[in-house]
Amino acid sequence: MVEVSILPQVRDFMNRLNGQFINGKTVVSQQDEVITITNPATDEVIAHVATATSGDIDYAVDSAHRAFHGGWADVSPAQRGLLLNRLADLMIAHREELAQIETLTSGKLITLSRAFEVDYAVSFVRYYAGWTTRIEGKTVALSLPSASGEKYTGLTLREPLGVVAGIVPWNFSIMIAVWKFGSALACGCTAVIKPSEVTPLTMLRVAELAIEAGIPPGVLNVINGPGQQVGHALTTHPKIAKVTFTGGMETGAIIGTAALQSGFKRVTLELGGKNAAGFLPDVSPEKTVEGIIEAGFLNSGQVCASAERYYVHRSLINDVAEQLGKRLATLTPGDPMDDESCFGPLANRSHFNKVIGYFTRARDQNLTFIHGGGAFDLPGCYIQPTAVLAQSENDELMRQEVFGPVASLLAYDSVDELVTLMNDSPYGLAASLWTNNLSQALRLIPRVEAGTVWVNMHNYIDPAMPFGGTKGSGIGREFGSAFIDHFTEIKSVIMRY
Ligand code: TXE
Repeated sequence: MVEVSILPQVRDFMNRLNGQFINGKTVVSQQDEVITITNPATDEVIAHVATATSGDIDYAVDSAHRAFHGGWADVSPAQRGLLLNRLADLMIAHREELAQIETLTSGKLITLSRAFEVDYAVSFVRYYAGWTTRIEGKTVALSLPSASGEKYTGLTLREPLGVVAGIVPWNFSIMIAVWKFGSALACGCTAVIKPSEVTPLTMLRVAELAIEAGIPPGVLNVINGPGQQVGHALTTHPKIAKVTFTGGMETGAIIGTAALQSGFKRVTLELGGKNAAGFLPDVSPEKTVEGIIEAGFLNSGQVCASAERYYVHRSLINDVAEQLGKRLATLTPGDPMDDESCFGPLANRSHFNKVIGYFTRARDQNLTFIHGGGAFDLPGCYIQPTAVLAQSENDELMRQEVFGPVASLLAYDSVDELVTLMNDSPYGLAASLWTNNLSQALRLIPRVEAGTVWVNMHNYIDPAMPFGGTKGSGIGREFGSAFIDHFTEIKSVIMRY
C-alpha cells in the first residue's frame, strides 16, 4: 500500500467555496444553491460548488463573446499555439494537484488521473497547439463561363465559429473538456465549458492555469450546475455558435435538438456506445481474457469506448468464461488514493444505483453470472468486476450501455453471424476485432459499423486519429484534422477581374 498524502494546495482548493470561472476570475454569486461533492470512495462530503445563476451564464457567454470579437480570433495562429503549449506546461507542473482533485472527486485511481487527466490530456493540448498554424483554405479553379474575357479567382477561408459551449461528462472531466476547448481555442473560437455537476472542480483549476499561461480573460470560462438548467441555458443561449457534447444518448438528442431549434447552432455529439469486441477462433482463451480486461475494465468500465459485448466462438466460450472468472477475482477493490490500487469505485452514487439495477434485472432474467454481479461490502461506490453469459443478443445487458465493469459474453458460430451480432446495436462508437489472421481482419473491418475499429487492442484513443460515432453514437469527429471542419465555417470568396 502506498497511500498518497493530499497536497495542502488541494485541501485549500477543496475547502474554499468554488463556483464559476468567468472572464479570468472566480465568481460565486450565490451561496444558497450549492452542489455538494461527495468522494465516491468514502461517501464523505469533500467540497461545495455554487451553481451558476442565469446572470452568471450571461456573464460567461458575454465574456467569451467579447473575447472572441475583441481579439482571440485575431491573435496570430503561432501565438495561440504558444499559449496552449504554455497551458500544457503548467498542467504538467501542477500534475499531482490536478490528479488529486480529480481522484477525490471522481474516485478514479490516482495512477489513472495522472496518466489520463494530466499526461494524456496534455498530449491533446499540445496536439491542438500544433494545428493552430496549419488551418488553411484553398484556391479553387472556377468553371464560370467568361463572356467578354473576364476572369475569376475563387478561394476559401476557414473562419472560427465564435463562442463554443462544451458540455462535459464525469468520466474524464479534464481530458474530455480539453477535447472541447482545445479544438475551440486552436481554431480561434472562445469557450464556455460546463462540467458535469458531479465533477465540477478540476476544470476550474485548469481555467485558472489558462490565465497564468497568458490566455486572455474570457477565452476559457467554466460554469457549473445541473444539466437541465445550466446546461440547457448555455446550449440555447443566443450568443453560442456551437455546442460540443459528450455524454449519454438521450441527453445528446435533447441537446442536439435544442441547439438546432435555438438558431441552428453547429453541433458535435459523442454519445457513448454499447461497443462490441469480436474474438476469432485463432485467439487463445488466455489472450481473449486479457483482451476483455483491456477492453472492458479500465476506469471500472466508465469509458465511452469500452467494450461491453463480447463475442467468442462457441468452441471456446466455456474455457474463456472459466478463465475470465478467475482473472476478475484478482481485481480487488482499493483506495483510489493508493498508488498500488488496481480497481476503484464507480464515480458517483446515482451511477452506482443504476449499475446495480442492471445486475438485479439480469438475475431476474436468469442470466448466468460468471463472476461478480453486486457491490463490494465496503463504504463508497464499489461494484464488483462482473461477467455474465448472455442468453441472446436481446438481453438488456447486450443492448443498454451499462458504463460499468461488466462483460457480457455471447457465443457465435460463423464469421457472418459474428458481424451481424456486432452490428446489432443502435450505437456505433467503437469496436475491436481480435485475430492473427490478417486477411480475415482486413476483410472484416469495412463490415463493422463503428467510428473506430481496433485490431488486437481496444480503448486506444490517439490525438491524431479522428474519433466519433456512427448511428446513435453521435455526430461529428473529434481530433485528427477532422475537428477543424467542426470548429470553423468555410467562407467562399469569388473575385472577378
Ligand atoms: O450523462 P448526461 P449522465 C452515458 C452512460 C451514463 C449515461 C448517463 O451510459 O450512464 O450516459 O450519464 C449535461 N442540457 N455516458 O447522466 O446526462 C450534464 O450536466 C444540457 C456516456 O451523467 O449525458 C453533464 O454535464 N446539458 C458518456 C453532461 O450533460 C445537459 C459519458 C452529461 O450528462 C442536459 C458519461 C441538458 N438537458 C455518460 N442534461 C460518454 N459518451 O463518454 C444533462 N446535461
